[in-house]
Amino acid sequence: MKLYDHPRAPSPRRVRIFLAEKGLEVPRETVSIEDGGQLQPAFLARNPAGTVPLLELDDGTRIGESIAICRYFEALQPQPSLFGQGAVEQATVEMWNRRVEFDLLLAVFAAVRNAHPAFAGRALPGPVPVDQLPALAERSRGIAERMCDWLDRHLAGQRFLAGERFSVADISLLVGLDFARVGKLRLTEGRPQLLRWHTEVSARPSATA
Ligand SMILES: N[C@@H](CCC(=O)N[C@@H](CS)C(=O)NCC(=O)O)C(=O)O
Repeated sequence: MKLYDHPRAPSPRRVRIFLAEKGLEVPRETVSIEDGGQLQPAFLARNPAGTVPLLELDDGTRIGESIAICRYFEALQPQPSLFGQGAVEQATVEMWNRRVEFDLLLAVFAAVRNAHPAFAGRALPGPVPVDQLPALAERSRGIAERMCDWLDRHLAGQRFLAGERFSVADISLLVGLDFARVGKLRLTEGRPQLLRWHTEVSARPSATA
């Protein structure tokens, strides 16, 4: 199998952290987003979304979407469990992962992509050019800030997002907070519990994967 990857993009980082937590190694190929490699016909034929990560299996099956790739590896190697074990923990992990995806990751992506010069004309990934909307960047920053207020309160009562065990929801949050810095959003500032959590999670060996 092969993982199409990019060393600095946030979505592939989710998968790399996940793999590192599982102790798995997968052959990787970097797609040069800087040079538009994700929009070349050869790559679009593999993934019409024009995005990384993309996992290609030996039988030719292709899996896009970082969380779908993570689910594939969870099924392949259930331990250590990162999507939770048993009905309650699985639902709790899913709840926090979705909250983080919708109200933090997507907001951070929109905040960065609608404001940073590197994304001019590319406010959304994919083959169709999309203009930046500065007002959307501003609104998205507010959404991310509000979500982090909630997460700060939530983390006052527990070690990780879904309880006492590290999960894929923590991976999503780490990637979101770190990518926010590209847009000069320092989301841990003034949020002591979120900072405590970020310090602990960033110290895991997987964080540098
Ligand atoms: N929902 C997708 C998002 C994938 C995505 O947006 N990937 C970005 C890198 S983080 C990308 O490939 N961008 C290419 C572009 O900007 O054209 C996932 O989770 O895999």
